[in-house]
Amino acid sequence: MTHLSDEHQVTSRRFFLAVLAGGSSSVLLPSDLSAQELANPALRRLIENLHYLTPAEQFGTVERGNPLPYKLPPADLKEAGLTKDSWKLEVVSDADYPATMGKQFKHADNTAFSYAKLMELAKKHSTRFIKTMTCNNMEAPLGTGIWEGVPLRDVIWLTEPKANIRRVFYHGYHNLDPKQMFQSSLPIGRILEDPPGMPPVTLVYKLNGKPISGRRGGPVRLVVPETYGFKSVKWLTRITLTNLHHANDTYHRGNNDVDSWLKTIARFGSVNDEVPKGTPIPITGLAQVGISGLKKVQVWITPSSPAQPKEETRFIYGDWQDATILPPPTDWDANGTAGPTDMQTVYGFDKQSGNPASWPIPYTIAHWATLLPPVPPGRYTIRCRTIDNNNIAQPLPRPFRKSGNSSIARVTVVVGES
Ligand SMILES: Nc1nc2c(c(=O)[nH]1)N[C@H]1C(S)=C(S)[C@@H](COP(=O)(O)O)O[C@H]1N2
Ligand SMILES: [Mo]
Repeated sequence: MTHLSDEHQVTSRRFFLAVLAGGSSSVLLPSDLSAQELANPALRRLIENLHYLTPAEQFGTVERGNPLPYKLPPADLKEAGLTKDSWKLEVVSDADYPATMGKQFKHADNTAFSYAKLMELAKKHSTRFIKTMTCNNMEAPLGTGIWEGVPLRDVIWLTEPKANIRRVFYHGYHNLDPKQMFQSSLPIGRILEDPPGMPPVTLVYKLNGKPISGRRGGPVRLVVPETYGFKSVKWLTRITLTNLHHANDTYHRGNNDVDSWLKTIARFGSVNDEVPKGTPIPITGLAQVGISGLKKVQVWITPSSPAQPKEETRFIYGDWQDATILPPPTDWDANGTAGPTDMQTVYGFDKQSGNPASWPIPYTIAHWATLLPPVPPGRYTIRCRTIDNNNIAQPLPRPFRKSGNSSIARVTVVVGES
């Protein structure tokens, strides 16, 4: 085993290769780093600094609202129902396309569904899953967390749904201004049943083991595991059961594909812009694991000139080299909140060992690393891509960015003359 300095051991506990740690935990490596890669101090430093879960306050944020709901003064926040004590969810039938329900939960007759009631349901049936939040219009994921809540269907069942329900709309607090409304929707079938490998559509009240903050969408946010961020409405206030047969998500504006699943993509993490002559090039990155899974991450290094043809977006002719998909972290702690012992109850984790039952987990990320051999001095373009479980290079064959960002990531590295 290679020697680790004490300093490195501290940082490495957060995210470390079971390989280096002596193979103590069950290793789910699809492929190992080579001996050469393991011996490279620069690459090891990059790997040791990787963190799997994103602390809640370090998530990227995509939000609308003037004022932003969670920035209201305390009294107004309460008035708006955006504190735990004041939160009340309406579950109603659509006035235009009525659903047949035994009951509705409404402010008007004081039957809206309270946080306390949600906690009662949580005692019977709470769910925890890891999901990466990504905006379909942005280049890279916003953050990866453990989301905890109650399946939405549990609340819908309480309304005794009977007939004429094809879809569910849901929206967040919008300052009582229709223009500020943010709404999304799903087919009722997706909410009532979960396809294989998909956690339920969930009313989330905790992120990484702590009550979900206002900025992240609390007190209660909807989270849809397999989709882009716009389906996961923050500051949830109302659920509408409707017999309308199609989506009317706010995100249909802006030409977005409102039915797309999370795509499998690769992104760069740490790459040095300049590399001394004659040294290998250490690279780390992350791959978002979409609906089609993740089999491989590949990189391709090529001199920056002559440039690749402008119209070329697929680069199928590139000399793609396999990188190594890193195994799960041995310590899942984020901010000291989600201790490893809790992982037994996370969706897709083994109930005994607390390790992921398989790796990587769909709708989350996996880190990857590689050490490219030395190249002659000059300017280089390095690209990364993924191969999904269908052996299809991704992002492909869905290159339309409105179904989720689909660019092949690229960085430039200069190899010095000395
Ligand atoms: N109420 C409300 N929910 C919302 C939004 C919003 O503007 N208002 N933005 C959505 C979009 S487009 C994205 S990408 C995600 C981002 O989630 P995050 O800010 O927690 O990272 O939240 C979604 N939920
Ligand atoms: Mo978004």
